[in-house]
Amino acid sequence: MSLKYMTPTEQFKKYLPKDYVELVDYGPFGKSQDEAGVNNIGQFKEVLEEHPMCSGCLMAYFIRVFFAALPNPEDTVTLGTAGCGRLAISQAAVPFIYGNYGDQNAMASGLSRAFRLRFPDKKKDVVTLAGDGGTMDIGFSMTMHSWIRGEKFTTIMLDNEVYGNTGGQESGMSPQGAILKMAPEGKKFEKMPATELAKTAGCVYVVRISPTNIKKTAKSIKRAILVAREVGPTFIHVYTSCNIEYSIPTEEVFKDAKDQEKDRFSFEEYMTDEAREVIERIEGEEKKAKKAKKGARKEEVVS
Ligand SMILES: Cc1ncc(C[n+]2csc(CCOP(=O)(O)OP(=O)(O)O)c2C)c(N)n1
Ligand code: SF4
Repeated sequence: MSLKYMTPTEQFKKYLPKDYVELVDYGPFGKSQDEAGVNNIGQFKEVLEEHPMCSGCLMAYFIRVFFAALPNPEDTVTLGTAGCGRLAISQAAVPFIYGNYGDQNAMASGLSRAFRLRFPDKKKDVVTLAGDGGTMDIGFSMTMHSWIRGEKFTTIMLDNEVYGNTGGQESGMSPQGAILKMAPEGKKFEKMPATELAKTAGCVYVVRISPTNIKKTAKSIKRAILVAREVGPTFIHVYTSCNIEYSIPTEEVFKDAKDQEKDRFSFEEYMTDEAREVIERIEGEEKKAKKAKKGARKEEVVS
């Protein structure tokens, strides 16, 4: 499918919002990841340019990477809920749906089904992004049931191991023993095994990651979205520390993310055979197309 339908004619451009025109001319709309993706982040107009999250917040950093990694930003819809992440997600030039607390996976189920019925010939990607409270505590039943039903969209849990937006209550994802403002005696229970729950409930592609490596993070996001299009539910469990509630100095946020990578957030990538087939097919086609492009460029130079 061509993305040319995103491109306005020269005559029509003056009637469109300037931001939209710039996203087509200098941004990722209608372009490939090679032209405007994580490899050249900072050199094109991004769909997320400003946000009100705390300085140095790893969640805000991940959200920026997420938007730059989308394989199809012009045809993606995000859904979220109360929590820190929505403060940035709602500022992006990608439609964002915000419902009652924790119902993002229920809304996404309806939306992705409706897209498939209304636009059977188009690729429309649906992604939920919510905190650990919204995904694994208050939204738990809706998360689990969307997975059990095999809904074809991607769930991303922004795990800062606390209720950050409401001032530091423990969540099911806080580590055992964590002392927080509103859990002064330390959390009594273990962190929930989110990736194991996802596999058991039927997710076909599951990743746990601390986003220290931008390319690896983007690759996981892209794979999750492409597999969800064709096969079934996919899940990314990402560490997005809260430097405020865990008192991490801003300049040590990345060091902490690297430490967590060796601990609770060691990289894990799981996929079913069907998901693997899709990934191998798509990545194989991309490699071939790149090789052909290189070959054509070489021929041009020679002639
Ligand atoms: C039905 C409902 N209950 C409670 C709240 C209050 N509330 C807002 S954000 C939040 C917790 C956010 O924690 P989390 O989902 O982990 O996201 P974070 O802010 O840590 O990113 C809560 C309980 C709400 N908005 N709606
Ligand atoms: S409270 Fe924590 S998670 Fe929320 S924006 Fe600030 S640092 Fe980020």
